[in-house]
Amino acid sequence: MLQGKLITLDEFTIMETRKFPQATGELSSLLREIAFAGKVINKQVRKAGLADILGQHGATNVQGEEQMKLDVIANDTLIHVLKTSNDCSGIASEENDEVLPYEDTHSANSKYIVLFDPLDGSSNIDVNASIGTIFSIYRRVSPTGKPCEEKDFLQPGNKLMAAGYIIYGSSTMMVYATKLGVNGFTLEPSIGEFCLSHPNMKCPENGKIYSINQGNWVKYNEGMKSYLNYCMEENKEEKRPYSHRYIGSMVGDMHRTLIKGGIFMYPADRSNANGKLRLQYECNPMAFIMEAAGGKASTGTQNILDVTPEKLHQRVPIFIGSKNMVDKALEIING
Ligand code: AHM
Ligand code: MG
Repeated sequence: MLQGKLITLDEFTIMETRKFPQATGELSSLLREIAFAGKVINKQVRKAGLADILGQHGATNVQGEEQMKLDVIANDTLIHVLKTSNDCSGIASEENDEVLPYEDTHSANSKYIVLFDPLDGSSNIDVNASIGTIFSIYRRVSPTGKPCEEKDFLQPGNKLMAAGYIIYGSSTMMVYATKLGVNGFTLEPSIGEFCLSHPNMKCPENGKIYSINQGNWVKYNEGMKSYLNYCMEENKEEKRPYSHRYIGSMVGDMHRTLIKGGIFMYPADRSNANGKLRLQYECNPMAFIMEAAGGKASTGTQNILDVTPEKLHQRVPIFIGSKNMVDKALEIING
């Protein structure tokens, strides 16, 4: 960062593009369009209490969960912004059953597709806790010139071009990763711009925090219970017991894990053979960010990014965070 000079997200993405003479700038411009959608969603989130737009929308999403009104606003905003951009051939959203190819000629000629969870952790809206938008960008595998297809959205995470999240917390931040690394931008409200605040983010290799919905204890298998006992056990040399922190908003829990180190888990349990979180909308983008920051993400048996998605709304168990903590968890859980 230049001393005393703000670097906006726009400036930063342009500088990054210039490092690659062959780059067309389409990926950078897509990131800027997602940031713009994030600003619009942020405005709605910030006025939620005042505008009386909290509460259920009355519909349920494809997973049978209640949709909050802000979910719908965030979803519509992203769909609209990306449709009017020149750089996205179609989207898939956690809130929609099917993929949505944009049919116009510009979109059909675009080489990227975007997946998003428009407002993750939305059950936290009415208690004023952090929520976020999670996004993933892939290069399509179907030929350009025609609308994109479902197979473009079923690529493994190791094919991701970029992924990120926007967290609506005590401040609003956009964090995104490419293979070049992870950078965080804080929204400066007076100029309405995301400014580089967290350059080259790295997740510490070790941490002291474990994050899980421990209320599900009775449903966990013995391996999982052994690891949780390990986290709670006293061992001064190894700085245990660890602290337990769980917001119940993946973006919030992940953002803390990325900055402070730790492990975040949503494992399989007796009632949910694949855990709760979705591979394509939540786990892959977070795994991509975490790996680009030097951390690790696993289903328990496989690197998240190596899982080949079979369907759009597939769920997978997840263990993600500081590399050494994830390795230790896997060692204990798998006995
Ligand atoms: P959502 O996409 O419906 O908001 O659900 C995902 C959220 C995550 O943000 C969070 O990690 C998890 O659900 C919390 O689930 P639980 O309440 O079972 O602990
Ligand atoms: Mg979600």
